[in-house]
Amino acid sequence: MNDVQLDSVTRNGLAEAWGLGPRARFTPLGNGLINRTLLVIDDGRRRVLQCLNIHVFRDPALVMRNCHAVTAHLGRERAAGRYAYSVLELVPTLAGEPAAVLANDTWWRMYDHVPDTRTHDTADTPSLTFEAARGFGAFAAALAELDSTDVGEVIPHFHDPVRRFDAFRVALAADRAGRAAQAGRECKAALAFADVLSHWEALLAAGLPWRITHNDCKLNNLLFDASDHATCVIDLDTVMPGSLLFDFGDMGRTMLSPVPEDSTDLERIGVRREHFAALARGYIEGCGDLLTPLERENLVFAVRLITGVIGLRFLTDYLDGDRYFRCAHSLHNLERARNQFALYAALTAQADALQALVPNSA
Ligand code: GN1
Ligand code: MG
Repeated sequence: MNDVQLDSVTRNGLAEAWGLGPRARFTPLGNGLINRTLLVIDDGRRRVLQCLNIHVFRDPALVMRNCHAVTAHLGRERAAGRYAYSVLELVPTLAGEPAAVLANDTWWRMYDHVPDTRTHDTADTPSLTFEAARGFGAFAAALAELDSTDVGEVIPHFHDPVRRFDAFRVALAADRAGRAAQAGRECKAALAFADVLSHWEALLAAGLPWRITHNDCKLNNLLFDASDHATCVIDLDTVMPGSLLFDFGDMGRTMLSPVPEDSTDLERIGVRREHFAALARGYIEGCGDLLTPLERENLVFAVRLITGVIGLRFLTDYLDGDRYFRCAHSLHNLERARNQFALYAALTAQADALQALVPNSA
């Protein structure tokens, strides 16, 4: 991978904050759509530097407090033998701060690099899906005892389907980028999402548990070792109060289909049942007895919910002119939305058959 050339304010600011040497090298890392992530190699030592997207994370100090609370708690769980996975280690600045705010008003933080690991954008085998689900399940179980007042709401209403649907309708009416005509079919497909809203409200009324959840459990937010054992959950910025259905939904969204979320190969988008069975088994094993019957009975609904929410968010961003998600080209968000709506339709068509694969499901 080619080195990233940083502007001098950034480079000097980072060097000063963490005592990096003049020969430190920076290369791009990962496929995140929000923050900018770099691997820094300094004097043989590897670390991960991230520039927080402060348009998305409006209160970066809260994000850092949450990350600290979560990693410290997981570290204690691991030391007590209750959590078997690696834990991200924040590297404070030389001044002891959790993040550096540079002269150009950018926020940076550093993690230790977890050696000999990699990420996957798609799950090629059911055993990879099982591993990932068990890892994210263990993460949720380990956070169950964390005091909920230690973790603030970094992005209010993040997965709220009612608000996401409203935001889509507002963006469609405003058509600020003049793209609504081109997105006509996708906007029509988005209307199918209204189906899930009343069921979601019924779940809230039925007392769906609210816990500390990850909120971005896509497959590539988990590190695997060389033998594809799940090693470490990453991307902790959205850890905040939420529902386990959000986490299960994001896992299903990124592991059930054989192709990534931006694939334009619509023919191949679909739900692989053996992966769904592995996902449900792995998550239930990882979570232990955390999942209530109401949560178990709604695991397929969870995947429909989150696939629809993310599809709506991609489409909304397309209509808004690509202001939120990183895009490689002008149709990228539209293609992502099309992909997610195709998956949503496949999930809806097979919902009952899939739910029957959940162990002990009513
Ligand atoms: C963003 O940063 P990244 O790529 O892990 C987004 C998620 C979406 C995802 C879609 C804070 O996650 O909600 O599901 O893109 N994160 C935020 O790939 O909006
Ligand atoms: Mg990520």
